[in-house]
Amino acid sequence: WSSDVCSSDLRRRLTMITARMEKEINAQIKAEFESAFIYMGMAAWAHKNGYFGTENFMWKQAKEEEEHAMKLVNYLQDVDATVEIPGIEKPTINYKSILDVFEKGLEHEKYITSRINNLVMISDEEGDYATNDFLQWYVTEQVEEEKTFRNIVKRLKMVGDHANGIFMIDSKLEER
Ligand code: OFO
Repeated sequence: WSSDVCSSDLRRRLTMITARMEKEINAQIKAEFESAFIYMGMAAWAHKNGYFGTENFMWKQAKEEEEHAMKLVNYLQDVDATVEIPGIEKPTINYKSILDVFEKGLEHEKYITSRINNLVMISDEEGDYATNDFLQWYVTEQVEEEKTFRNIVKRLKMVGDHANGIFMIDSKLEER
């Protein structure tokens, strides 16, 4: 390599993230908006079935997911990368029960965790320390996200089919 190529390569790496990293973060923006839509679908199901606490929980969860997406959008803009605005599929509004809703939510959060871990791994491979540092917020957040869903699943399993227990858990979710 000539020293010219080296210095221009260095300059590029100092001013922006790699094309691979940019593509993967855009894919994560889509995944976060998809999360928001999935939770909106759950909110719609919950309202229809009279679980108003769960409905409140899910609208707020959807709002948080939008914030996760926007944080990534802002990051890409901060490093002068290109943001793609994704198209999102219509989410399901059909669930079997309140337990089914939270089990699917937990399953989804585990999927998001695996995506975040993969992004961190890619930032390592790309030698992208700024993105690696930025992603740590998501690593911590996913511990919280999984914990929240897991604890609700545990409580719902504890009460089983008892209407009083389900009513109490749902009412508690109105406080979020
Ligand atoms: Fe639920 O954490 Fe973002 O997707």
